[in-house]
Amino acid sequence: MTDFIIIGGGDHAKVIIEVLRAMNMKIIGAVDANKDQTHVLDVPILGDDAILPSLRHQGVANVAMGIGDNRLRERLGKRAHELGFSAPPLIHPSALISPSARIGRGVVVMARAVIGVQAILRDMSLVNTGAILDHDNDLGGSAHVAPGCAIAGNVHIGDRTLIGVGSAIRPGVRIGSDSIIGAGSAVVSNIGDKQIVGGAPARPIKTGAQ
Ligand code: JB3
Repeated sequence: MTDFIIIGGGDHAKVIIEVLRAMNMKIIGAVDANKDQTHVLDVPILGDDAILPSLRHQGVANVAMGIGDNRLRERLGKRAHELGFSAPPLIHPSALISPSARIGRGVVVMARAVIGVQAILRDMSLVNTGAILDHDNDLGGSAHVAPGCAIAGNVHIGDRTLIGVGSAIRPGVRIGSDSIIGAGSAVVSNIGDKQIVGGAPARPIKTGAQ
């Protein structure tokens, strides 16, 4: 059984715990910035990120990223990598993954998600519960496709972009990095970097850094 430390002890960590258990992985504990927190579900919080080097030294090899925020997940994932931790992909057993899909380091695919033929999920990206990424999608590093999204074929999504819950994206659309697609959007044309859009069809809400 493979040992994991979970980084983060909030709501996303709870879901990660259930994925790890469904995969029959062993959870050593979690680390969280909130030192007052003792547990996430029944998993002990062992301390904050300062204890990661000693955990690595003690032989713990793997981290699971229990952080939903894309930038924070990217930053903490890089730090864990520098410390020598591995971040194996976590794929819920009920997810359907094409054998030709390419899955990067630290990727998480939640329950009932579907990943199509020759899709690429880059490092630390997150495909949440029941989302569909169809064929030839390219999901950027630390991007997040929220629950129930339907992403048609040949869609490109940039690094750290969030596709909000229940959104639909037309075939072949390109969405840039650091953008936010609001909940329930219908994206039918290309979206640039650092855009915030919403609605059906999706229109700019405002622009600028996330
Ligand atoms: O929408 C869905 C299905 N899931 C959301 C997920 C993707 O993102 C969920 O509903 C939440 O909106 C969000 O989950 P997350 O990231 O667990 O958020 P929250 O419940 O607020 O917990 C964040 C945790 O990260 C808190 O316990 C913080 O103390 C902790 N944290 C913040 N900064 C940190 C750091 N933990 C560590 N180890 N290091 C940090 O630097």
